[in-house]
Amino acid sequence: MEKEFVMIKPDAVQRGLIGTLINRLERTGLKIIAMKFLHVTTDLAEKHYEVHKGKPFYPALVEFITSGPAVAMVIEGPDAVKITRKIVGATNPAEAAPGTIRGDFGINIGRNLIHASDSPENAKTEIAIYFSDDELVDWTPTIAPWFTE
Ligand code: D4T
Repeated sequence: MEKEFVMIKPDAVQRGLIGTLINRLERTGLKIIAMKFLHVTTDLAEKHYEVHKGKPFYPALVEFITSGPAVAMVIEGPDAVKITRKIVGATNPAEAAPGTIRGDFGINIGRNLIHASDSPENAKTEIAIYFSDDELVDWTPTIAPWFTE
């Protein structure tokens, strides 16, 4: 089973879209195994976006992600990264397909609503930034056989 790290960003929280965005992910059959509502600190943001340090958009990105509360989540399932990234859509909402979260709800790359790790390895790293091992809940939905053969 693959794990994926997701963050509902401050713009989506401010716009009252938490439930809508979680629903889009949840209804696929991917399983939520951890979730927290938090105000991301500068320290956490710098760890999370370390790979972008030095890029022109980095200061604004850190300022934005720390500007208000966010929701951090871990979701699990077969191909969790690929499936989640497909639902999230292209980084720039202007290029994101209709039906994706960014395509349906966004108009600006700096306000693209949601983050999802781009590989299982990066998901592992990002999960460790926001969650301890004992915060990941091991459970099996009773309807699991209706999602996976
Ligand atoms: P995240 O990491 O938020 O899921 O987005 P992506 O994986 O789709 O895209 P990314 O890592 O390339 O970008 C991280 C984050 O930076 C913002 N950004 C990006 C920006 O404000 N201006 C830019 O030019 C780029 C490339 C948006 C997402």
